[in-house]
Amino acid sequence: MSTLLAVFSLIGLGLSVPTGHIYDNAMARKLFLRGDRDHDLILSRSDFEQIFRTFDLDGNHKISGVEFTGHWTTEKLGNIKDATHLFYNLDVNKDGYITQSPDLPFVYNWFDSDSSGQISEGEFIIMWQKLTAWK
Ligand SMILES: [Ca+2]
Ligand SMILES: [Ca+2]
Ligand SMILES: [Ca+2]
Repeated sequence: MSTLLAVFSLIGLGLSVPTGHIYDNAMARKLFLRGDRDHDLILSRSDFEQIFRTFDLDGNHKISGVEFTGHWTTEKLGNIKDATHLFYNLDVNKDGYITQSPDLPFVYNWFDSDSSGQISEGEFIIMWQKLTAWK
């Protein structure tokens, strides 16, 4: 019984975390592990393209704001306000869509801060915090 209570209180704590704290290290780490489809602890270009495809719900090779915020909230990655803010930052050329060019390579190169051609977990977490701090 006490174990059960402990579990419930943990769930309660999880739900009461303010949304302002959502983009901490734990959030960035969770996103990194989700994105690293082949589990080699590197976010490669092909991992990135697969993430792109999961957001492109209608398969037209571009992610609209509705697709992005819809998928983001469905997957419980954050609230719609965070998703809208993030979409705006990821749509580098501000044409209303995230596309495989030029947005995706730009974002990839931006995350790859040492230009090694790969995004490590450390790079991702540091750059994610920068990305979500842009207001
Ligand atoms: Ca990988
Ligand atoms: Ca689309
Ligand atoms: Ca764009």
